[in-house]
Amino acid sequence: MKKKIVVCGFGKTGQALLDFLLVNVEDAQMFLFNDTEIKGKENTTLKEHYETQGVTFLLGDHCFKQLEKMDLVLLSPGIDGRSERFNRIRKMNIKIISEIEFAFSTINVPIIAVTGTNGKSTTATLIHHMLTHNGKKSFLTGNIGTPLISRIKDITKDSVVVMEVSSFQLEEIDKFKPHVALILNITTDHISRHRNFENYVLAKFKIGINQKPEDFIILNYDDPLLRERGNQIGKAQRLWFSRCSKDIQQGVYAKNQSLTMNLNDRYETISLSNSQLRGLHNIENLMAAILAARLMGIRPEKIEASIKYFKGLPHRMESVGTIGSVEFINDSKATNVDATLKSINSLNHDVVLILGGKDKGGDFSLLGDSIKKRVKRVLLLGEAGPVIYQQLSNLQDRCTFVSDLSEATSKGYNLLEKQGGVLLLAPGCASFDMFNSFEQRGEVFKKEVLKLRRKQG
Ligand code: UMA
Ligand code: ADP
Repeated sequence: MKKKIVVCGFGKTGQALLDFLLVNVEDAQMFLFNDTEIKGKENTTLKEHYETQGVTFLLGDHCFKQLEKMDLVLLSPGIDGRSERFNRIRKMNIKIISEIEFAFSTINVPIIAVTGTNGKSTTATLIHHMLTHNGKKSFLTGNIGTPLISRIKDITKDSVVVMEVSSFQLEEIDKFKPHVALILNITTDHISRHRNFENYVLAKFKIGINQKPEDFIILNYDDPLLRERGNQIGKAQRLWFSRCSKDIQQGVYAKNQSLTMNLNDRYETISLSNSQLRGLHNIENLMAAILAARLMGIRPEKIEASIKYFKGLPHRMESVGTIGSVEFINDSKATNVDATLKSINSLNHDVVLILGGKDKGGDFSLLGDSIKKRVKRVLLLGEAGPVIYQQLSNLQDRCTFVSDLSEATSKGYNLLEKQGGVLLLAPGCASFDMFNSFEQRGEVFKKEVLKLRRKQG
């Protein structure tokens, strides 16, 4: 009997899994399950392509029952493997694993895996940058947009894999074991998927559960939850990074623009004065990345030299330019409350803040103190606007509703034009009420700034 394998989800991950399976697995019957019909010209053509290769499509929830006949279920991260329907088939002893678990089982090279609520993409890209800049063959994969399985064919014995891993991806791992794991911070996010905060935390902690004493886990000493529970994760050697305390036995701490690293009682310093990254949170990302690069054998002076060439990623505290004394900052990737908080606290100017979008259940009252100190007006946008207005109860006189990013940009500029300051897009919400993605939201903001600049001559 041929083994039956079903891939769940026809997005980037599902398609990359099918591509891999069709080339590498013989004697299996392949299926693709997706909750909705496949729409759009490109996806329909792709579906036909896979069908000619022997893949059977199971489309719609009513087809889910057919998963009961499968030997292996491979999950895309967007599909909740802890829902009742998946729990039912799990009880039938059908193996359900995530793409990262499956991809991991096919390679044998060091993996550096980065998780956390915020800063994953920046830190993973920084590590990749430090490694490639210093001659290592590094692959940047995972939640950042390139499923690991799509790069397997290019990975060789001398490669290093840097992965951004989300709680969704970690939830269904079994043996996945990074040589170096990083947890940057844990604050509330994705509660609708994980049902409660503890489940979200436990999914994040899974990054370290299979690690051995010869592996490493890098943790944020300033994060109360990690400081309290970080010692309980797996068996790896623990390294800490801290912006606020020098009390670090193994790891790194910051004093102004200078880092002191202590690894096995060997002290090394690295200067950040050449870094182009803005914001205190980026010092945390830099510390975490530097530790990972150091563990991969890159010398401190080489790390320091590579830092200055890293410009940061688009849509993360990205300066979009100035008009007069008003600077425009695009932090569209700030899709939760903590990221917005860090953005506001990074600025020493008068700020007008654009907040709102698709609500993810964040607690916006946590922004209260920072808004009081730094934000002269909050422009509320999108579906979440009224919810945020309610939560900012004693700051409602500082809030104004706007209908779109065009109005937000011109209003923000008018408010700052005279005495200067920063118009900050850090919405604290997902983008899907008005845009296809955080990238599109950021691009629209940039266009609005450009229009305004032309208008101002
Ligand atoms: N689908 C179902 N049923 C569901 C949910 C989705 O059938 O209940 C189907 C959709 O119809 C679609 C497919 O599944 O056909 C989409 O699968 P997916 O949501 O897993 O999307 P991919 O395109 O495979 O992208 C995924 C990650 N998406 C999610 O985790 C939601 C991407 O992260 C990641 O870059 C990519 O794999 C490569 O690894 C995105 C993300 O938003 C950027 N991640 C979250 C975040 O960063 O906060 C965790
Ligand atoms: P992720 O991949 O985890 O979403 P990104 O690097 O894309 O992380 O950054 C997402 C958002 O979080 C941006 O708005 C950025 O300004 C903010 N951010 C980046 N690093 C951190 C950090 N270490 N702590 C808190 N917020 C951060």
